[in-house]
Amino acid sequence: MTTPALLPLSGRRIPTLSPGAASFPHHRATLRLSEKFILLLILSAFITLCFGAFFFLPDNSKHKRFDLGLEDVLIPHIEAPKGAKHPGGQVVIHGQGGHDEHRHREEEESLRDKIRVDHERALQEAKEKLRKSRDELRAEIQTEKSKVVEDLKKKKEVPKPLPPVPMPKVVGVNDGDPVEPDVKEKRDKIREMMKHAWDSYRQYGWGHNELKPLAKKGHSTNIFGNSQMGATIVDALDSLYMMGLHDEFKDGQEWIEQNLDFSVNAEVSVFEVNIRFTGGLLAAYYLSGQEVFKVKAVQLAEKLLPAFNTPTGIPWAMVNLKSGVGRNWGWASAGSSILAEFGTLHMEFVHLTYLTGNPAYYQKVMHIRKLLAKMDRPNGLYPNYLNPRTGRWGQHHTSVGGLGDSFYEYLLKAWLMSDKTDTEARKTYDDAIEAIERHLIRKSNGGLTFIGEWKNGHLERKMGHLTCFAGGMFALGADGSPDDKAGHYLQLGAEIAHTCHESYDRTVLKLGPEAFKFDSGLEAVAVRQNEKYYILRPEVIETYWYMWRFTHDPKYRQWGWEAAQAIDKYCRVSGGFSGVKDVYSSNPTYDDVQQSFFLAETLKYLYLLFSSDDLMPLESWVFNTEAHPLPVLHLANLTLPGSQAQR
Ligand code: DMJ
Repeated sequence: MTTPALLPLSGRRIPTLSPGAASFPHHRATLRLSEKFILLLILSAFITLCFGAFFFLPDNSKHKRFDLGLEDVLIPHIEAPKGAKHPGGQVVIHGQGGHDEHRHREEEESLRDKIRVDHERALQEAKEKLRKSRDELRAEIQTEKSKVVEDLKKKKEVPKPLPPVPMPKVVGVNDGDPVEPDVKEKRDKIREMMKHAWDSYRQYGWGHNELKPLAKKGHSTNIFGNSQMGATIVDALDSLYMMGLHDEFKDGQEWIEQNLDFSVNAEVSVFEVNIRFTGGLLAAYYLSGQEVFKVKAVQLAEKLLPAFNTPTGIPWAMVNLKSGVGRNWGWASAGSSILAEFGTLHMEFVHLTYLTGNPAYYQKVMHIRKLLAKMDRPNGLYPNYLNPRTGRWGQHHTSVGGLGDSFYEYLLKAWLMSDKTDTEARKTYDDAIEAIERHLIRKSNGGLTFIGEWKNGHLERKMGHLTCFAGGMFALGADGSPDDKAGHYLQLGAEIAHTCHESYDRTVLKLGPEAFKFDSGLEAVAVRQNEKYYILRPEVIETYWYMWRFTHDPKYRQWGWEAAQAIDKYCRVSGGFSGVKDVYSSNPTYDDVQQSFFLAETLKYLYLLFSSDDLMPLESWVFNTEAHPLPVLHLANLTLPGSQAQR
């Protein structure tokens, strides 16, 4: 059975079919346009009849108002002027007596006239429509539709105005030319590698997230929700800028202006998108001063906020950018969120609050910190898994590599980025590192310092490539460490750098494996086949750069150069750079992926390693975990909302 229902279209009401019609598709199919208008006519007549009956029946003054008591709830309590209309269209009538009776009659009369005129006009319009040909009607509907779409687009395009905030002093954004010609030559080579990676992506993968350098086409993974968001462009921008590749930077900026849209039905990793996109856009904004990057960063951040809608405020690992629905990785212990993911939002979110004046970003990340501070920590260690529904730890697995790494990094960097005022972050970092040193850091039989992983009550004597970033972190945190242990932490950084260099040096390709062991006579070598790959990761080179900045020991430039040469020799192909599947094989196969972090991090750290120290000085810039530099906020007299770290 099909009963007519009313649906609004551009302020008018047209008859359409009730949902029940769905079970009779042939009815819908056979209902032609002209028949729809006949229905419209019948319906209009029906409405006229109803209104007529209502207003023309005797003694209708009894029906002046429906008084069900709901209006008081639904309509705001504002005393309306006499004769004024409520939003529902009813006239509010006050007073009694003969004079009022007379006025009521007049008002009703004028209302009846108005209804008559309206319905006559509606009937006239319907008649005119029926006179039009089907094509004319179609064209009219089409024009109306396009107008609605256009209006919607216009509404969407209007960027939200952001409050003007003082731009932090941008220090050390210069060419960083090294004095020594041989160093300059090396740096030129790194720039050439960057150009090859970028140009290849530009040619074969433009707009896709990443590149398949052998297949010479676009590539993506589930962290980007299989939506084309140009991850490589956003991730590479600040490297291009620092390297003076300004035409390429402009190209990237243009793509972002015209194509980067976060209102897409894509389920993305909150962590990955935050460190690569929010971080990349913010860094590009601070370096170039181009507003578009700030606006896009804020647009993205708004889409990430629904991820925090969990019972505890610990965000989901993934969020759908369109619907805002979040969930966790299926593989994570007991439906948990991951420490390195929800713990690696702080830097970007503090900057978002600074730039927008919206305290929400800051409050979300501070809430995470406060919640963690209240929790018991087994042996003072932070497990990698935390259930966002119950607020309880999942499996007791602690690591300074995958799943844990950048949580510790962001504690230290929160302190540095706050101009060393966020002492709560520094204390949390110091306590965590102390527990890590006690329980996870060991010396191998061959004298190599390594960081193992804590798994269900025992230490696994294995270290990941990802863990190698910690050498740089220890060096960066040396200054300001408690009990004047600066020398100790710088030394620890040097030892980790040495171990990680060994993991490179003990391979055939001179590139490091994904994970390496210190067990059963093994020293810094991978055992399992699925741990022998190198996917253009930056962590070892990152540590070389920090160690270089703090010690100026030439061996770090030497080690960095070895890695750069190996990458150029074994990972370079005509369509870009690819990861390799086995660093112990002289005949390696490629994984056919040019990761976006290769341009964001690996090549940037190499470039900085061969630049002078006045390019991006560490007193003024803090690099996020994807190597995107964010300026230190010297908020001398300013306190972010909710902050305890006041000066
Ligand atoms: C990068 O995306 C970031 O450095 C992240 O913190 C860890 N892994 C990759 C690179 O290996």
